[in-house]
Amino acid sequence: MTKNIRISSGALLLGLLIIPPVFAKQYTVEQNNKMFIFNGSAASAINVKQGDEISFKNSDTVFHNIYSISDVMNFNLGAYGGGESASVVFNKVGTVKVKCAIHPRMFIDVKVEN
Ligand SMILES: [Cu+2]
Repeated sequence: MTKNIRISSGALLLGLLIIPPVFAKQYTVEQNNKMFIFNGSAASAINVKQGDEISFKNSDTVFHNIYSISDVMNFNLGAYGGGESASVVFNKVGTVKVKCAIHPRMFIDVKVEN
């Protein structure tokens, strides 16, 4: 779906000032067969830039609970079922070890670079 959004130049400038990672990207990491899938393949690590966002999409029929307890950052997306997604913005540089609280064998390292 394409949205046409009109933004005044003043509002656009304000947005640029408020949101530092202007060129932040959005990635999707799926959970499928109780594995983390990126670009169609099982992945144990992904490289992103500071400020990028990852949408963790549950493509399984079971619940997943994506979280991280890392020196770099902590988050807990809570449990969510098949077809649902939840997103995280990676604002700090370093390796964020992401796991699933329900399936201990599921992990992916998000390597956040400057
Ligand atoms: Cu899981």
